[in-house]
Amino acid sequence: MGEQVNGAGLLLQAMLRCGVDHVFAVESEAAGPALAALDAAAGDDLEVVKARDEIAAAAMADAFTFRSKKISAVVTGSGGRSLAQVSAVTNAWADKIPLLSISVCDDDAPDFNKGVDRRRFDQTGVFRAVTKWHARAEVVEDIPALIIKGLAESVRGRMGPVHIDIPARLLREAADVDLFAGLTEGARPAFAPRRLRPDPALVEKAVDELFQARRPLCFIGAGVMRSGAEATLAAFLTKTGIPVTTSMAGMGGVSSDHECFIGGPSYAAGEAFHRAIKKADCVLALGTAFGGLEGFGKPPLWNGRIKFIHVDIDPLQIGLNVSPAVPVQADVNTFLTELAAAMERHNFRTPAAWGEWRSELLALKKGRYARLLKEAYRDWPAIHQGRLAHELGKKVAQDDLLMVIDGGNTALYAAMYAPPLKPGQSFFPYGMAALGAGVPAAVGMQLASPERRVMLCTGDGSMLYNVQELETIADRGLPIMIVVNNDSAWNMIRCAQTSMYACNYIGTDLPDIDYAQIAKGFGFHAETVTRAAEIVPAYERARDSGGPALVNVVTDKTNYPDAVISFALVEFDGVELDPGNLLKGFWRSRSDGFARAAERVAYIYKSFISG
Ligand SMILES: Cc1ncc(C[n+]2csc(CCOP(=O)(O)OP(=O)(O)O)c2C)c(N)n1
Ligand SMILES: [Mg+2]
Repeated sequence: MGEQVNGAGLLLQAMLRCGVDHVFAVESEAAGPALAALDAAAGDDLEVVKARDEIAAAAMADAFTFRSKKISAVVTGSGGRSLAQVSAVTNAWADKIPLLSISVCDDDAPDFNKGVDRRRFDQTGVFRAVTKWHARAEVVEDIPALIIKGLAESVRGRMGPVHIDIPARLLREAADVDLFAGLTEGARPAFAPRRLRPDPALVEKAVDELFQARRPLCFIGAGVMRSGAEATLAAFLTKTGIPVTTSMAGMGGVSSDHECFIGGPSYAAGEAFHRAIKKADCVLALGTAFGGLEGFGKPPLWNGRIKFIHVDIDPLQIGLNVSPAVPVQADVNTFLTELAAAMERHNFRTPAAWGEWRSELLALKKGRYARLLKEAYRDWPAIHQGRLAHELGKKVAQDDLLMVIDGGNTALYAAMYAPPLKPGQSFFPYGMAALGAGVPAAVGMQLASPERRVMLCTGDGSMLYNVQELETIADRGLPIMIVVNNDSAWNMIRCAQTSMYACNYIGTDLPDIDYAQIAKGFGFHAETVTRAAEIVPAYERARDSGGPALVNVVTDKTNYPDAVISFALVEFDGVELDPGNLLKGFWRSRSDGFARAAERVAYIYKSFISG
């Protein structure tokens, strides 16, 4: 018999032995024993971060793991507290981020002598739907084995969150520490991708397809980052000259100043993306499933003649939406390494046609960027969001900040206007397209990289979802800078109402909230900016304050980015676009400026009609 501990102690020791060194939690009476054990052990080897809300705790863990590539854990109580995690855990599931989500659950057998609580529900069933693996501890001895298994499952194949339910009474039950005797160093599951090798015959087939292509395109998803293939990909692109763009989740898989990058993610590249998917004849799709916001990889936006080489670690993702000529189940990094070697063996030289094709797309990218900057830097009566994104993007690059993005149009502006960003430098917790992860994600990013500063660019609507976590930032004195693009609107939805419902705005105007005052209340350095020339000085004062800071930038409610037109085509699938309403919308919004309308028409022509 070894030393006696209780279930809470077992949970703590299992996490420590498996290398989990960041736990994001919210206090609760049911999880109390676990949190007390974690708190007592907190120190150099374990950081325990207490959030104000469970959804925020899970969003912090998501961003922490994205940046650090170390699996972190979320620990919350039962019932509503546990449910509050679900949205953020689902986001991580969609983004393929491995997380260990733990919550306390009701005891298996209700005590009917006491009474029946009508609020009991199938908590495990809820998490089962949104995690890649889940389990429930039945006896106290289950706890360490489930933690070890759960961590291993979270990184096996397609990565993602796992969930464990622990009945509250087990946390207090006594157990034997000798349970760990068999757990050696080698058993420790790591955030290490499984290096599944491709079938060599399929690598040869991929070479054949590429050699026959005249207009190849590389389209990458989050799988590139999960397999740690960023450097291999960059070298492969440099060598072959194949133009590249990304899915929403794949943003950051390739440096945005790579000579083959045509812009993105997805439609944020505007006409360059549309031309690429309209004319490509062979697409090397790496770790991506072709979701709705990428146009599903099929007509009408993509051309129907494309030969896809579709590579993914998870066979269920391959051929989802597209019918690949070469379906390859493999780790992306390993596949790319073997593909490059096979091309070399076949004496690959970049064909002239590939060079012309890349130049065609890069010229479109350049023209678009010049047009975007010209529009953003005109003398508008209110700050243009593109100007804000561009000024901030330059600062992110100069000061080597990490960037977190949250919002509707705000996120599009950031993607369209921000200058070069390196892999892993920016995090857009896109997952289920759920707003509000920005503030907690900034906390997770900052904790993962204490040596660099994080800037959060958020929409005002998004800011309102997790504003309470300003307290977590202030409490820990994290040097996070928040910039609110405050257009007093849910603008991505509002601008759709301009064109679809002829300016009949319902529920999308937000009040003019003074976020600087709110942040001051939490102890932040904070100020409001209303003129474009004030953006950079305000940023510099925020940076120089050294601590938590917020800049509330009042921007133009009537403005919207052209790329949102492409998103609307798939996002609002099923909503009939009535041409009469469209024209009425243009007419009724004429006071916003016909120059803008002309820009939109140019976008539609360049993206959907020309080429
Ligand atoms: C949790 C959640 N609720 C609603 C939506 C739908 N939605 C998408 S964009 C958007 C508006 C976002 O407003 P804001 O953050 O101010 O960004 P803006 O579009 O104004 O730049 C909304 C409500 C969503 N994506 N997620
Ligand atoms: Mg807004």
